Formats: sequence, C-alpha cells, structure tokens
Amino acid sequence: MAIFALHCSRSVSRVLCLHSLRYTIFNTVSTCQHLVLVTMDEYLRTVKATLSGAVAKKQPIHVILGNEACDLDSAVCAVTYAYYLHQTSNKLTVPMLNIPQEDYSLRTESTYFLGKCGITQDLLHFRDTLDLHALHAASLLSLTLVDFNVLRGKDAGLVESVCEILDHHQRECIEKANVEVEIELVGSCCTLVADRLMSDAKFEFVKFMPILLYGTILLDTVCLSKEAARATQHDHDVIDKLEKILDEPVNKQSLFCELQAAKADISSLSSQDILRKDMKQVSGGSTHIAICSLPIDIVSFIAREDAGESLASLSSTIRVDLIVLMSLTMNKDSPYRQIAVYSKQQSTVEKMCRKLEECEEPGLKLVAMASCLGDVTVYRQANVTASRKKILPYVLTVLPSF
Ligand SMILES: [Mn+2]
Repeated sequence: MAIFALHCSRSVSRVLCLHSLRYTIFNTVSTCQHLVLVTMDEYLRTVKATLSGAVAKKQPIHVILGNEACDLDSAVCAVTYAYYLHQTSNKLTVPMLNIPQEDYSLRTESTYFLGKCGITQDLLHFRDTLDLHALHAASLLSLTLVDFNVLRGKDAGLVESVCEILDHHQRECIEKANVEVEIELVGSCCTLVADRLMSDAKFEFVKFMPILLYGTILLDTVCLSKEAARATQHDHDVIDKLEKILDEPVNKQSLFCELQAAKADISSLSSQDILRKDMKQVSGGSTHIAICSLPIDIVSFIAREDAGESLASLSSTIRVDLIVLMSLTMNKDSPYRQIAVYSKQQSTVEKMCRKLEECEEPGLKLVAMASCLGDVTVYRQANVTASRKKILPYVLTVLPSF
C-alpha cells in the first residue's frame, strides 16, 4: 500500500491510503479506515485504465455528460461532478465531453485551463471514444446531464438512461419519475456543482478543483459584471465560499482576463473552426439552424478573407438552413454584444432578422451595422444581458413558422 500526503485545500494535508487503482474505484470509502483521496488527474487516469475492461465485462457505467457546445462550463461541470460521484458512490463514473475528440483543440479556454490544472486531453472522454448508444442498448448506462436538460436529435433515444439533471438553462425536459432534476437559472452551472460539493460535509476538495469551479464561474458571469447581469446572488455566494478554499489567493480580474484571452486565442483556428468552437444546433418544424457564439466580435470575423466561404461550407456540412452568430467581447471594460444572421436564402435571413427585431422577451435593442458580406446581416445588440441561453428558447418558438 502506498502512503501519499496530498495537498488539500480544506484541511492542510491528509495522510491517504491508496490501494490499487482498481480498489479506489470500486471500494472508495467502505473498507478503508481513512477516506481515500486521489487527485483529479489520478482519478481520470484510473477511469482511463479501467473503462475498456469494464465495458468488456458489461459492468454498469455512469456518465456525466456536458452540453454539445462543450464550453468551459460543461467541461468543468462534467469533470468535477464525476470526481465527486466517484468519491461518494461505488459506480464507475466517467466525465464525457459532448463533442468528437478532434474538436477539443477548438475549445481553447478548456484546453488551456484544464491543461493548467493537469487535466490533459488524453485523460478525457469524448463522444467518439465511448459509445453511449451501445451502453444504453445493453442497459448498462446511467446518465447525469450537466449544463443542459434535454437530449436532442439522435441522442433523444438515450433519455431513459438519464437519472439526474443539473442545469442552469430554461427547463425543457418533462417531469419524470426517478429523474432527479435541479435547475436554477444562475450564471454558471459550476455554481450549482460547487454548491452541491461544498454542502456535502463529508466531501473533501482536492487540488485544482476549487480554482476550476471559481475560474469558470468568473468566465461565465463576465467576472460577476453588473452590466452583463449574468451573475445571480447565488453565483456571488458560491464565489465567496470558493474563495475560502482556493489553493492560493487569486485576483478575480486577472484570472478572468487570463481565461478570456485563452478563449479568444484563435491564432491556431481556421474560420470554420471559429464557427464550430461554441455551436449549438436546434430544429423547429422543418427548419434546422445553428447558433454559434464567437470568441471575437462578428464584424472582425466577417472581415476575415474566408469568412463567407466558411459560413457556406459549414451550413452545407451540418445541413442547416440558417446560422445565427453571437459575440460577447469586452469594450473598455464593458461587455459588448453583436448578433448576426446568415443564410444562403435571402428571404430566410430577412425573416429571422424580423423575428429578432420583434423579440420582446428579452428585448434585444438591435442597432443595424454595416456588413461586408451580402448574405450576413449584422446588428449591435445593445441589450448585453441577452445571452444565447435567453435567445435560444425564443428562436425555438419562432422556427416552426419558417
Ligand atoms: Mn453553462
């Protein structure tokens, strides 16, 4: 048996007993005198080492699945909540990023921040590295959805495997027995995860876990900005509590800027990569659309030489009729938003623009801007508080009329 002293943010350090890796996964607490604490990367290594064996032996697997945009919030929620469940339950718990593995490099803020905390791509699981549909068909899958609450498209078939939902988007899932649902419209889903973990007196935070949650909440709430109005009292409270258990003191503004810079670092990305970096696809009636959150302002994006081409090729590759672009950037310390509509069909652009201009809940306060591309209509969105989270449900209600 190996004895490890591990830095732990809450208690100074603890002597840990760590038996074989297999032991820690299946018998975490029950037969060990001390609570077994493993670091996050050790936990992820264990899952990597045991997962294929578990699949071959047809053992049940619990997957923590983030949303298909796979932003930092989804990634951090999946990893931290999976770690928590691993420590407090006896099931093999796997965090999964809801994108194909090859798309992970586009999530520059996630590769940066998780990487900085020792969580590299080889330790993560993606949609094409574990077949959820096969596990579901074999009745071996249970699912926790984090940062979204409804399975769309092909994934709708997985719904019977869902046992728990933890989210901060408007509720779309229907009430079901045996599904534990916690939805609260806070600024970051990490607020709900952090609160749940901090409320469990038996749970010990390990190194990097508080900072991952803390940084993600800051990024999601534009550093708790009043103007952006994304942070609720609950986000503020959780930030205050996390502050007390950080491994070392952190300056909020500089961490936010660091993450924002990582998110906006598009130096290695093509224009099509930029569109796919944070994209959600939805359908209504027979209309399919994508809503892309861009890491740079839209006017700068469409000025790129291959922007028009990339919009055209993306819309044919993923077969959407229309693409809505959104951007949130900082302009002299104030949040600044633009929104745009692209389609090959001019009439479709006009129709969506009219719907966005008419939107009352939330009112977007759109101001038309000059566009260098004929098939893209761009606005400054003076209501900076209307995020994709708020606009997407509205767009879903108007799509059937297209
Ligand atoms: Mn989120």
